[in-house]
Amino acid sequence: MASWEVLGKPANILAMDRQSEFHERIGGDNLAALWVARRGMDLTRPASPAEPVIWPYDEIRCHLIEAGDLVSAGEAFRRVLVLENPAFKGRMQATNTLYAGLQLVLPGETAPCHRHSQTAIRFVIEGAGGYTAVDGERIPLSRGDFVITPNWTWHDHGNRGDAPVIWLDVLDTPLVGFLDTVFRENYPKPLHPIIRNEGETRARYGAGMIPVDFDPSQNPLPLTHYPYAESRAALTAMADSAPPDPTHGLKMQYTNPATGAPATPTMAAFLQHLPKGFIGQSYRSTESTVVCVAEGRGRSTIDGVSLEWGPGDVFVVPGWLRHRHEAEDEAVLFSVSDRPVQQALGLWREERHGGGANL
Ligand code: 1HN
Repeated sequence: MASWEVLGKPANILAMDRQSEFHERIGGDNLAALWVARRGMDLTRPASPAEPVIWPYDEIRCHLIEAGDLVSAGEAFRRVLVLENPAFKGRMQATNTLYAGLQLVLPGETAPCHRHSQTAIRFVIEGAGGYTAVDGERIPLSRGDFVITPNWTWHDHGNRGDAPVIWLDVLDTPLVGFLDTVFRENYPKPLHPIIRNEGETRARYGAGMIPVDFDPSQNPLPLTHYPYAESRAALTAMADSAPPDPTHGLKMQYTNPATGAPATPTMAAFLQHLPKGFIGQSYRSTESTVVCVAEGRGRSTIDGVSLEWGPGDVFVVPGWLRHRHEAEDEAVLFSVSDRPVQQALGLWREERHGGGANL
């Protein structure tokens, strides 16, 4: 037997045996060896498991209308089809931080009142006559309206019209769940009493003024309704007066009018105009994004995956994947991302690429 062998095994095999035995033994003490756990991992850049994926509105709408036959809004509590990223099957996640779903409220229905520690963003895809009530004030929902349900506010929904109302919900539930900060409470009655006139909050905070003694710490998200008629008119006026950004077209961020901060502390919302024939340059940022097509048709190429889109479609742009948008017709995209959280923590990064074709 050669001197470097013990019991017929080469010394390097013996060392590996000792290492494996060590790893197993310390596992019993709830310990792990960092040099093993990180072996082979590329730690130089983010690699989100989330996939670029699209939910075509026509298909989801069919399923939603069928769901409308199967279950009432009251019985379901919220009649929602969850947009689940295939990378997170069974976990109700569109991205690592964002939940997305399409909600249907039929004429005459109401959805019961509750509140929770997650913040909700709603973007109306179809219908008129719908409303959501936030802390006892009804907010009428028209197509393209952007509405916020701030965390821990009472909210119920209804439809006083004669056609189905469908909207996109985006919530920060994966993030709030990750932080172990989920609280939830049902209101003791099905609906919260109406305690403010319709339009009161918009008059107070949405007319370019705020009450003289307003204290944002007492009311962190004062404005909850951003009607499409106003947002779209602003986009049109700006698109007519300045050339589009080569990457984003004309991209505007919804803001908290009292502070200038993003629309909510956890989720930013954007409205973006792409002129007819626009071919955007490629871009990536660390935020993960849920996009809903408000108007027009086009295509987004995300990490080499091409997604064709039209009105009402919802798609996901995971963080740090190169992507670019192209518009066949004049198009408007509404989007929600986790950028405020990343920025607040000093983690957000972006990277622009010239040329347009370097995906
Ligand atoms: C929620 O409260 C609503 O109020 C919709 O419409 C979807 C998904 C997860 C948690 C709470 C709503 C939700 C939700």
